[in-house]
Amino acid sequence: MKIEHVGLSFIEMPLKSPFETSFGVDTKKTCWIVSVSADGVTGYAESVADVEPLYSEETHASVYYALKNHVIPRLTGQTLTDPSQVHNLLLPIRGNRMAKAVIEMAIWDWWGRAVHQPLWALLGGDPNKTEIPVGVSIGIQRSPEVLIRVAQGYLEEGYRRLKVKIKPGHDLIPLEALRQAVGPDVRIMADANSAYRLDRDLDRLRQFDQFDLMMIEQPLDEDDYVDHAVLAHAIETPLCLDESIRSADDARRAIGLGATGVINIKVGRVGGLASAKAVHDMAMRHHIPVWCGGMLETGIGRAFNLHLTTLPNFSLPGDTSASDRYFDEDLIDQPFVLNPNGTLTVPDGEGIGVRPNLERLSEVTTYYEAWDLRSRGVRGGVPDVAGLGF
Ligand code: OSB
Ligand code: MG
Repeated sequence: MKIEHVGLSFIEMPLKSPFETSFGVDTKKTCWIVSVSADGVTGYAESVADVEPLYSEETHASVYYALKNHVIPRLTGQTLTDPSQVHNLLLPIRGNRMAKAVIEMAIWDWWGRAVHQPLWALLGGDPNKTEIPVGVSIGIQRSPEVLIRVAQGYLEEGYRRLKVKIKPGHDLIPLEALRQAVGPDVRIMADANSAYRLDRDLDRLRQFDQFDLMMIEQPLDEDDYVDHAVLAHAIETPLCLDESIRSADDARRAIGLGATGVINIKVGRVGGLASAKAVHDMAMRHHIPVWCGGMLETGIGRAFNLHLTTLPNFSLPGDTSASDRYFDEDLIDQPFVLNPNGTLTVPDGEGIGVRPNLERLSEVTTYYEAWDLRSRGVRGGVPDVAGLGF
């Protein structure tokens, strides 16, 4: 396969409710939807970068720029015989993992469609994992009462575990109230998105042990395995790394130092599906369980997550919630609906098994650009389009 055409749609979709983390508040989903076409087949993927470099260094602008100047030029003219080659072709490019991931993922979807295979089969997933147990990630709420109400709503819908966003000062009181309200049997975890410091917050973090949490996700700085290892020894609750793990080598280092007991895998953060699988395999070799994180993706990104989760070491419920957790109307034709037993069904069919509804896609697209790789190379600056958040 030789890529002939790349399309980039910048989309904006309102979120049903604002999502607050230790970084700030999101009220809408913005992302690039990327299409890759060749031989009459088109694959799709979505980038998980955001307007500002808060979760990671990458942004919509950096993804656009890296794709145009570095990623696409390395793929132009290449004849691919397997989607796993893309990872190696892009290996010389440092960082820019979300930019590399989005094109690699679109190529995997293209491949599945071209060979009439579902993505899970291409990845070597377990054919018996057709229904994936899922949890829900709950943003910081105005009060413990609101948190309890929101959490109970999700439990009634059938979600299997609750993840609560926390930051210093918005942690002990809401977690205690929630544990009291839902009882000892509900699985609860907390995600700090790097908001704590070991020197300042160790006493506070020790108190988390009383809430019987499954794990605390990314309490400390993303580049600090050493403090995470110290913390892991100082408290009983297991740690889970998210932002800190960008590759299988990162996973090896973090596990070797005792910095983490669980890993959250996000395809965009680790630079693509081949890397995600390598992180999964590395963790499995060390008996470290993994689960699939989320970035408030549309149904396109969620479909990739479900296929990936068919790999055997995804043994804990992830953050891939149903479409109606995020949007009144998703981008895909068949929205993801939570099964009564708290699972989502891996979509059947070729590639990721879902496609954007093209009418809906054009409705939510605020900027579009297309690159024909057959006639000329692409390179250049970032488009200066009002409203893009650049
Ligand atoms: O840290 O896991 C995170 C959303 C955006 C950025 C970072 C994170 C999240 C979530 C939401 O927790 C997970 C989801 O529902 O997609
Ligand atoms: Mg996280």
